[in-house]
Amino acid sequence: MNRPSESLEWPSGRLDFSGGCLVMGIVNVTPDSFSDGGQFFDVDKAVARGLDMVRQGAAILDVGPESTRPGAAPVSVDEQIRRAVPVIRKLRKHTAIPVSIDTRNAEVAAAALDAGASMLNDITALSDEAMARLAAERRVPVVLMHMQGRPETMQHNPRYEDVVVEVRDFLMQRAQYAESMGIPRDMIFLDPGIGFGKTTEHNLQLLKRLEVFAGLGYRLLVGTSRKRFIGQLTGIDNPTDRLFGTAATVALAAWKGASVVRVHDTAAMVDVARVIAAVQNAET
Ligand code: HH2
Repeated sequence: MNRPSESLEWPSGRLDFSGGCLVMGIVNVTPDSFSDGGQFFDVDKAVARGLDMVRQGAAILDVGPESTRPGAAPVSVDEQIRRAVPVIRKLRKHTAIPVSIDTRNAEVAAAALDAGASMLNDITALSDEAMARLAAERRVPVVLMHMQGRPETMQHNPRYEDVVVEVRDFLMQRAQYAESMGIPRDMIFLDPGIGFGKTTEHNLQLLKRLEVFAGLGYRLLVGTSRKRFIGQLTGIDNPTDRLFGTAATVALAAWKGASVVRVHDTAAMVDVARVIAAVQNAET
């Protein structure tokens, strides 16, 4: 099994994994995201938020112009571009770290890359072939995420025989597809899609067995930040108060080999990742 290399360089970006798990800061440019909807729905506020995250140690910024929370309706291509492009342009002027675009739409992704984004985060794992072609042509890394169903209905009745096996098999199949489309293995991040068509029990099983996903020969990205299952486990309704529950999952993900964690609370989670990396690197 080929292990992913310690650093990744591509024409428009660079990431160094040698210091441990990296933090991807979430910059939601939406009126309705589940935990911060409306807070940064303004170019200057979103850019300021992103630059704060860079100062706090984020290694990647993930700009999201569409909420994919359970029940959310799709946002048009034009509206996504209107939301994301000015934010990416401005971020690009002020920071050199890679900016990723969180979209399932190839037209939005192309506009984001033109504006200076250098990574694609696709919650549908290249279900649109145009997205695969775009990633290959522009030579940018892609995140391939597992989701059962679609955001509108995904939490109605998620079912699996064995969630770990099914998510693993899906991700392997999508990674092989991505490679067959010309995306190099090193540029592929796999993500089990915590909360996307999964019950709390499914999420817990995936987290308990994260090493399975870290061992597939691709980089692993995990997104648990402030999610509903943490609220269910802790009794905390307000997503912004789910910091400690999120920290537990980030520590676990980093410990089990995730290369990237996708989070809202960058300062705290950078500390968590640093401590875990120090333990991992301690001499025995
Ligand atoms: N989670 C969300 C959105 N995009 N992308 C990846 N790769 N992995 C995730 O777990 C993931 C994701 C949902 O979180 P958030 O962006 O905060 O909320 P919303 O979709 O409501 O904007």
